[in-house]
Amino acid sequence: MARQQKTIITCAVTGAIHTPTMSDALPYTYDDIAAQAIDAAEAGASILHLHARDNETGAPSVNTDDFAPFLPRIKQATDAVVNISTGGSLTLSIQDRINPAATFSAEMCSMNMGSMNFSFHPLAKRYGDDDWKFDWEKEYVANSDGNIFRNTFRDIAEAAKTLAPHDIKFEHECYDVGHLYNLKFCMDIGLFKAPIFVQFVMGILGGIGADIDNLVFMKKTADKLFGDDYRWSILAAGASQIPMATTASQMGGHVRVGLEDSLFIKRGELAESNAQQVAKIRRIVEDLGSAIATPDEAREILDLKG
Ligand code: KMH
Ligand code: ZN
Repeated sequence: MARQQKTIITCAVTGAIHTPTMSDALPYTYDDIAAQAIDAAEAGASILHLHARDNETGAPSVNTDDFAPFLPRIKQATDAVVNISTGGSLTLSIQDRINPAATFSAEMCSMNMGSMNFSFHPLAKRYGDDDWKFDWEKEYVANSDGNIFRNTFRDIAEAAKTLAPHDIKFEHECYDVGHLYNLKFCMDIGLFKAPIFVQFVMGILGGIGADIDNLVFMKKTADKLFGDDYRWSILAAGASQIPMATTASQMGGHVRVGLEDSLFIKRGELAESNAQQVAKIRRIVEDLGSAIATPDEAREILDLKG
């Protein structure tokens, strides 16, 4: 596939996995989510991938009342494409997870392409906590049910059919090579139409590791399955975020950063904000000779409803 003229930066502002105890920078109040999303757009993000949280506790939320206080503020202050998560959190049903994207008729939403043992890599927790010791029994045996991220073909079909009338562009989250085959199968049975937008999610424990060999394999597989009918981006978890985004941008991919995916600005150093990560990858992309896409250019590249 030809090298993209312009690189789309997505910023995933807060997510559902990190907790406010892990970093003071992680936004969770309505005000902080709005402010950091707006700052990220001003720094160069043309897509904002958004989750909601309880305003008091920071617990992940799919309650539309927890989206309503910040979505209009972001739309009023920026022209960025709003991308609402349908990942929700690991314990929720697919119906609950897709409700916010359907209710607010988002321009984009995530679409997770397979079930997995979703976990952040335990070694990532070592940064900033020298006393922390990994307790396999406590983390992954006693709590093992909590780690299943369920996205069966029935779940995917339900999400696709419910959201189809809203003309939403999907960010197809593929955490491993097999998820690309799931996506191809779903296209073959008519659930999704080209051109598609694929997010290579790398470095989540339970999915493919974040390294260059794996990125090349993901891209070659996607080229084989989708030909010219796809655009792609990378999201690498933890401290691999910026290095892998840099590599992907040189391979013609778009990039996703944000505190949902990594709390770090570099290995061992916590980021101050989402905008700091956006500014860093923007600087790198531009220094390497590419330009970043404006929101309207992102709409054109991804063929959004606009
Ligand atoms: N947290 C990311 C690794 C979603 O929101 O649908 C994946 C994600 C899932 O963004
Ligand atoms: Zn997300």
